[in-house]
Amino acid sequence: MKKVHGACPHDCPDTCAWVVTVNDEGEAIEFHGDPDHPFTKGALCSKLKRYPQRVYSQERVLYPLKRSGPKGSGEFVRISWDQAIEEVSSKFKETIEKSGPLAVLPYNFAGTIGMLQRYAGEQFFSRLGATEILGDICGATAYDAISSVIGPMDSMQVEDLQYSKFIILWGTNTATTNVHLWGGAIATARRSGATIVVVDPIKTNTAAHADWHIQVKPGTDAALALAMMHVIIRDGLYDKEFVDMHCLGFNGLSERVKEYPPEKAEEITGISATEIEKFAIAYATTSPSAIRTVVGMERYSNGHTAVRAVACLPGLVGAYREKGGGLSSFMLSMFFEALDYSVMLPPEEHLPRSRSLHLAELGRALTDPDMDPPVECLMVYNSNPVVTAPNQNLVIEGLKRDDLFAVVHEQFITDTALYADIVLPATTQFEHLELMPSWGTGYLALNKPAIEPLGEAVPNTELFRRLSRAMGFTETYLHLSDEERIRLMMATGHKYICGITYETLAENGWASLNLGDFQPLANGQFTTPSGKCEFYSQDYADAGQDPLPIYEPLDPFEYGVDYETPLHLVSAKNAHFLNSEYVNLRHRGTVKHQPEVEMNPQDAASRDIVDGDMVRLYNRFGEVRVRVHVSNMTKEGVVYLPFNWWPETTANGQSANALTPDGVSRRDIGSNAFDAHIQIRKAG
Ligand SMILES: Nc1nc2c(c(=O)[nH]1)N[C@H]1C(S)=C(S)[C@@H](COP(=O)(O)OP(=O)(O)OC[C@H]3O[C@@H](n4cnc5c(=O)[nH]c(N)nc54)[C@H](O)[C@@H]3O)O[C@H]1N2
Ligand SMILES: Nc1nc2c(c(=O)[nH]1)N[C@H]1C(S)=C(S)[C@@H](COP(=O)(O)OP(=O)(O)OC[C@H]3O[C@@H](n4cnc5c(=O)[nH]c(N)nc54)[C@H](O)[C@@H]3O)O[C@H]1N2
Ligand code: SF4
Ligand SMILES: [Mo]
Repeated sequence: MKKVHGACPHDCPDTCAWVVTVNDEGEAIEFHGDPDHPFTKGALCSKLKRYPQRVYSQERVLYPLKRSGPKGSGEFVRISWDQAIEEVSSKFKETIEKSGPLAVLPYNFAGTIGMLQRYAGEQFFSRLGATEILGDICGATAYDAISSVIGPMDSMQVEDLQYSKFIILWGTNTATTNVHLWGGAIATARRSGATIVVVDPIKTNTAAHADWHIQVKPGTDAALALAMMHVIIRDGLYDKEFVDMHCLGFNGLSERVKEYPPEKAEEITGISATEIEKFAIAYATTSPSAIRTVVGMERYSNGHTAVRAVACLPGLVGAYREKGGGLSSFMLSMFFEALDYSVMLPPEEHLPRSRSLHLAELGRALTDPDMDPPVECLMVYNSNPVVTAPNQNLVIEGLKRDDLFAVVHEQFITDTALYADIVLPATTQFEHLELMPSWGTGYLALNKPAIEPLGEAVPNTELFRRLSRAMGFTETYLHLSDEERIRLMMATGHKYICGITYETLAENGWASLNLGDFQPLANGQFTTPSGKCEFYSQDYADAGQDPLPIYEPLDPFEYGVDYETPLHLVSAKNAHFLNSEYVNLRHRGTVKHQPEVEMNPQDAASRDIVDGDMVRLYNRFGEVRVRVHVSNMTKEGVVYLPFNWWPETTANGQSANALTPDGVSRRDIGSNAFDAHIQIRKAG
């Protein structure tokens, strides 16, 4: 018997630490959260209790597979690793010879946030000169917008929310997506009398359990934040001293917010002027006050404007002065400083790559006839774009192309792997070494392999070492071992990581970064170009965007969603799944077997629809057939469908992203998937 320390690999802010008990036969027989870890406190979420089931699932891909039937048929035969590597590398070489390296496209996203597995292919594909995937469908817009106000930095530790007296969970479903924060710091704050406010178009689990739910119309948060700033400035409730000393553009902001009296914001947001006044005054007069936001607001054509307007509020009221006050979001920059990311990233001489495509536009990248050169080889790892990328039908159309050679490195035959020519078996977190930063806590973890890889599964890093060899790439950095890479990443000497070594991490499993009394903005010191909290952003002005916070209406019609589709579709996360993972492991009795769309009683009645009906949700991108749940979870005009479900779980084999547009936000970074508008009718 041995106990092995590890950590959850998922793209979840909690980054829980765990302990696996392994018997003498090398099998993981027991598994629990690490009770000593200050954030996990011994409890894993309900999804992760199924991790051992995931590891030992009969459905795991354990050997390299080659397609033996038509694309999408799921017919594969087992091949050896040697044959697999030979087929992939010769296809890459042949394609490069014929069409150049840009005809190769890697697609990698959020299957794991571990430093090794997440970035494993970056150096390989840059050495190859492949087309680069830029932008993202999670976090980039929000991070960019927050950075435009306070700089690319972490402004508070999430745990300090416990000292807050007024917490606004703005576009984040904390009780579902960030469970240890909800059960930890937020519960503590509440016990000490804090008011918890949720701003969300959906009555989520979080909203239902909060003190106050502000049920804003999707895509209108900028108008709400501007009206709050209108009230705060009008009534002199802002922190004059903080603003004078540490903020840039107050005069412009004061003029701008005059355009957003609460009565005007009421028309835009659906929140009454009286409630907006009350909300603004409560926020500005309670301290410490904190706004927490993650990614819920960003996935719109105007997503950056929403996050930017909201991010101006804490500076205006001087919330950063006190512990427990400020803006809580991604905790990324502290890891960027503590670890040497360059160990995983392409060397300078391979940058920039000569073609980049946007992650949200995968379907277009695979089908656009003007793409020169067209994408001939696609390699997907750490992602299941058929479920998670916008415009599902176009993604599938691309994957079905006979002249596309698709390789998928996976743990399961996902809906994406179904269309692959070659499927390669990937290890799970029980089977590989990994260094885990966190984007939601200040803890670093080392995940040691608890068991030997099952079958012939290999970590992403090993896959790219094998491919590098087969391609004849001899650069040393492409062949470093996993442990060598981790030691190099940790060798920064930065104060945050001082005293934390590979050995101490291996011994304890995790360590707290040395953040001290982390309140970097108490006396200003913003990391923006001006060193101030930028209500006015020169960077935005230079990019041709309004430099002050502004509300810009969505323009869903620009993306071909037509006027016949009046209902706004929000498609966010589900409590039982982690993005598209675990959908195939659902258990009778614990999870509903099919997705349901949430519809407001008025919208249902006007369409002659009753609770439990099978309905069709459609727009020009696709159609989804599911049962309807008539409820007050949404307001009139808004419907809700969780995005995580695999297509096979709906009545017609299309899931939420079959209805989402594949454009990018107006700041050209993130996806506009939540601009989606649809119609719903009873299924015939
Ligand atoms: N409509 C809509 N769309 C969304 C969202 C939404 O809210 N609504 N959310 C967006 C967000 S926030 C995100 S992060 C993305 C997530 O999008 P994806 O990155 O596609 O996330 P997953 O569905 O988790 O798919 C990850 C896949 O990687 C595999 N995997 C896990 N670990 C490893 C590994 O070590 N190696 C390899 N090779 N594979 C591995 C898993 O088995 C899984 O199939 O979806 C986005 N899409
Ligand atoms: N159980 C579970 N936990 C997860 C995940 C999961 O799939 N399942 N995914 C993980 C990942 S990858 C991420 S990035 C995080 C994300 O964590 P969150 O940001 O909390 O998650 P989301 O569900 O993307 O969005 C949060 C909320 O934003 C709301 N929202 C949508 N549009 C708007 C709007 O216009 N205005 C406002 N104010 N709110 C809006 C949605 O209704 C949703 O309730 O969660 C992580 N944790
Ligand atoms: S998914 Fe999130 S909450 Fe669940 S165990 Fe992993 S890190 Fe913790
Ligand atoms: Mo995400």
